[in-house]
Amino acid sequence: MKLSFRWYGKEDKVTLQNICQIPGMHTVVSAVYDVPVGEVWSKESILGLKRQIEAANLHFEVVESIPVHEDIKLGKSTRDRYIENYCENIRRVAQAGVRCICYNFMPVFDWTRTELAHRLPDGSTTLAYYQEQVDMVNPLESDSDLTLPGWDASYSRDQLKSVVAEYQSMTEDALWDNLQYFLKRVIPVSVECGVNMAIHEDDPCWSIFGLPRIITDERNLDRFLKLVDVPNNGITLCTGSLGCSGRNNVAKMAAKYAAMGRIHFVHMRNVAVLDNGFEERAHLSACGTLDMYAIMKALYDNGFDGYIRPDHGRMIWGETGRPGYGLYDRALGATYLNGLWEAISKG
Ligand code: DNO
Repeated sequence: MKLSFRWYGKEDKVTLQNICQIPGMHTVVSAVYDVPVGEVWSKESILGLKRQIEAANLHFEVVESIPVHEDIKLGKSTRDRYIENYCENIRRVAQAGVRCICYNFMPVFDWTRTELAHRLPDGSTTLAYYQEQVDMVNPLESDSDLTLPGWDASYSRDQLKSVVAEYQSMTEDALWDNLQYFLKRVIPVSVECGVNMAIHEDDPCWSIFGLPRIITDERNLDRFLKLVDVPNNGITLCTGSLGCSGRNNVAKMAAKYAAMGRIHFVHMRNVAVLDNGFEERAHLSACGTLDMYAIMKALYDNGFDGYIRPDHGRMIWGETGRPGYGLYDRALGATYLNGLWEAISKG
């Protein structure tokens, strides 16, 4: 496995100097953040990232994310232009040495939480999702005062309402068709460039606000991999996104898809699954519902050699910053993953 760490660029409070001091760190996971979704990234920005990362003795081999424009997910006539831009971005990052691209196909909302700083008994704070809080929100009511943390701030309330409304008549099958249309054009380019595409599961892995969500469980991942059945069309195995639902056996999925050579990137995160949702927890198995050892062992035993990163951390030791993406708890997570991997490989 190649250990990696997500970095939000120069604005990130976590520095490359911090990251390169984490034992075993190999790759920085980043993206160009100053270009609107759907547009082409400038070569200067991509090379700028590469230069800074390499100056810290780290590699820039994973992009998370190149976001997919909503028109592509909606199957609008304008999608071809955005798909062409997407292909151009693949070519450009590949030329800079990137080997893996993480993206998602969730309508409108990326990851959804109802609290960004839920206090745990030890005084740390974490991200949490409580279903009753989601049920109180209706994004179609533009006069409603309720919003959820982490909503895309680039939409005004009215824009959000109208884009959500556009999905109201869309079935899951239609979303599958639009995903296939996208993959049939994008995957050949990634093959040509030697880049692995790694779709991220929907987070959480169920429908919210009546929007279709399809990258949710084993049956759907099987269906996804068959849409374009080549190794470059793979997944980001996100343990927290899949593991927040009791119906997903994450270790079993890790074994199966690693053996198929279709896991290119792993997000390791532990969650405590509750009757009414979930809370993110420290990485250690004992702190949550997931068996992190079993998942790492499944990856190891099935020949996984892709990128892996500690996913969201809690805020600990008084740190403040981007929820889920502070330094300390993710660094502890990285060290824990190193320890598991060493023990498994020597065991
Ligand atoms: C959340 C992340 C996601 C992920 C995207 C990939 O912290 O795991 O936002 O980057 O879904 O496109």
